[in-house]
Amino acid sequence: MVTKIAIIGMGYVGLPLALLASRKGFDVTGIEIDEKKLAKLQSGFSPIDDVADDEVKNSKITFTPDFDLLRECGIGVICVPTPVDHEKNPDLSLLKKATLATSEHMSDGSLIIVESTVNPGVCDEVLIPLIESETNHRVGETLHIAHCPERINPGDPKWHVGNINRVLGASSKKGLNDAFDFYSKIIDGEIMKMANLKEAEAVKIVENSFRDINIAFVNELARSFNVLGINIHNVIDGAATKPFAFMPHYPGIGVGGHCIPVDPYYLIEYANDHGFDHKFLKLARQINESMPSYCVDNLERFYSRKGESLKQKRVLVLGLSYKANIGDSRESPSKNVVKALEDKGAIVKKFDPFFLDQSDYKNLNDAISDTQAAILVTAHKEFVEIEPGSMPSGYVLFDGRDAFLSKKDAFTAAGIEYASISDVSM
Ligand code: SAJ
Repeated sequence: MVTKIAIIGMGYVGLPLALLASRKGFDVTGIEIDEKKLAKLQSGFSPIDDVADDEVKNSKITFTPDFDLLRECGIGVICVPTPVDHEKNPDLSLLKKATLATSEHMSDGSLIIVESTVNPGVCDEVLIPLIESETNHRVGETLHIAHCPERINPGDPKWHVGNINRVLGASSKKGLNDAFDFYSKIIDGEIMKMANLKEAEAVKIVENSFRDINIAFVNELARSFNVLGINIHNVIDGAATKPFAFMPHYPGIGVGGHCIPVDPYYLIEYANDHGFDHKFLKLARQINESMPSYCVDNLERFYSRKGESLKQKRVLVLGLSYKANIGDSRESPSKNVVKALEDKGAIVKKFDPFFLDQSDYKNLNDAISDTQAAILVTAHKEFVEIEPGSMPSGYVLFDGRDAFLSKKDAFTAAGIEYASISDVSM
């Protein structure tokens, strides 16, 4: 029975998993090659928002950069990033490096589980050939590979690594059973065995592409209903009263994060390599990627209706994070909003309480009093609590997340020019 395991990559996926496995009685080695992150962990501090320092300090996990310790481990779980490059091409470099370093040190009969998000085919056509060409292992004989796609939802108070259902695929029956035994011991949730690695890889890409196309659907509706003079946000709330067969998504100034705007590109690229063109997935990506400039164009239209322009206007970007109430700016639409504003000659200022080092102000009041307009990118609690009285009359507010829709009348009464993604009529 496996008691010693290693988790490779102490980020928002690997660290919670390592802490969970350790709490469940496994002897856990946490492998981290980033020196700064490793130093924090070894001194008992957490490098990620969702894990408190005490959890790290009180854990019995051995944090190390040393892959040699893998020799004594029956399971190695790889949780490293699988981003896209600036041309939206999948970047497997970190995963390949981690897989090689892990397999070189795993003993015969052990199991590698890949949790990083990959497109169908990566395990069979990239990782297994890499292992067999660079090490003496024969996958399915001396070493087994499983894929259990991560489903961490940063900032979610209800769903966490200990209770989220999982799916599993493997290169062999032994690999599947050993992985199933491992997750059964640490997770209170359903663990579904898929027929093979490709099915397990496909599940994650499908669940996140599902979310991306549904967000694109409501983003396109926001654009059309703004022409038709209908508030899409209210219409979605109405549709959501249907107790079945409707899942509400909401329009926004953009789709960010490490999953949703990234995962579809993995499938688009893999299918394209095999002669299939995912027109729908690509169109959804185009719609979602157009939202930052759509919002900035609406802000500019507001000024042009007054015979003015965004040129030299001091515009505040509220929020750098891709998601409310967390500090994560990966693929955040804020970057595109800043660029679109600068391209129109605006003087752009930024404020995000989770990124004070990248903000132009120390607090929200200073930010508002030093600017003429604001565009909300991230619905952080601190921003949603803004009262109309905290903005001077004549201030212009574009709400990219419909965060203030319910207070629209109060803002207007206070002399604030307010528009939102679902109601651009200022
Ligand atoms: N967004 C919208 N409209 C929506 C929902 C999201 O514009 O209706 C935007 C958000 O503002 C953000 C981006 O999309 O910029 C992604 O938001 P997200 O809520 O999907 O957050 P993520 O990226 O943390 O997604 C995670 C995913 N979890 C995993 O991949 C394991 C995703 O599968 C979950 O569905 C999602 O959390 C969730 O449900 O919260």
